[in-house]
Amino acid sequence: MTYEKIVILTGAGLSAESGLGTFRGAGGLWEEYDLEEVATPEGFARNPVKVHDFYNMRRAWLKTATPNPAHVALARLEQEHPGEVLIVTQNIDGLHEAAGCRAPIQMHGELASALCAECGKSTPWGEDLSLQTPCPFCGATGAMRPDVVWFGEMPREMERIHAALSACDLFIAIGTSGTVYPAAGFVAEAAGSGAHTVELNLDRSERASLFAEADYGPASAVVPAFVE
Ligand code: BJW
Repeated sequence: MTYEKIVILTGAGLSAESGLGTFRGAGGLWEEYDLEEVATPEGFARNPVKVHDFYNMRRAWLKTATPNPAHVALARLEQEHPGEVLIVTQNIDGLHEAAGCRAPIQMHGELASALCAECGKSTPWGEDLSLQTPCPFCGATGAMRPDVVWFGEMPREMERIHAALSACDLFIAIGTSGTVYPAAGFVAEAAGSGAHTVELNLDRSERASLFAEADYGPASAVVPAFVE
């Protein structure tokens, strides 16, 4: 690669071939679940048991999910170009790190982590959460929630992401439908700063017309082909 500052945004399509569901489209999680009910703070306040069940199910899926060749290719790219590649993921599955990626920004949080709404501390969490789970820090019960970013909440590390987008010379979006902000706006931000922009996806995303270059196909094929 002839680029020196690369930002890579990844979405659910990257992990589809690791056996984890995407959200939108045929067979997506939002076909079976109402996002207002399971991915908003209001939904959690109305029915925490339903939300815990949704994330407990997805935490259980993680136990058998392993990185696919696309995760591995991105980890190798990061290792071979130290300080030049920033991976920003909307995924909460931890598969970038499992593939060997050192420091991805997990802008929508982490499935294998629990957050106490009472004391604000988070802790690694691989098992089921329930209303009876006590906070390991403050002891409160009924306050533990998935450590993820729901609609209406602020995604993580936005200052760092904006700074990287304004400084990058290459921006690649992989396996994301481009429907959820602020991530959906990153391509315009990077292009506005003069970066070359590339979409790697199964098919054209909502933002496809904003990219200068694209390759379409399964991530396990198009990502290694592009970065190696
Ligand atoms: C493959 C493949 C294969 C398949 N290979 N590819 C109106 C206008 C603009 C914005 C808003 C608005 N109204 C509300 C908003 C803001 C809102 C928003 O964007 N809403 C939109 C729906 C319009 N955003 C927010 O609320 C965000 N926060 C925010 O804006 O804060 C600022 C603020 C806060 C408070 C007050 C005021 C301002 C937070 C968004 C949080 C999103 N959370 C979720 C759940 C996280 C936890 C979890 O995982 O459960 O994040 S929703 C869900 O969507 C998840 C994902 O990270 C996110 C994006 O999905 P993604 O990754 O793109 O997946 P898919 O399924 O959509 O697409 C998969 C793609 O892969 C497809 O293109 C396939 O083709 C492809 N594919 N197989 C390659 N094998």
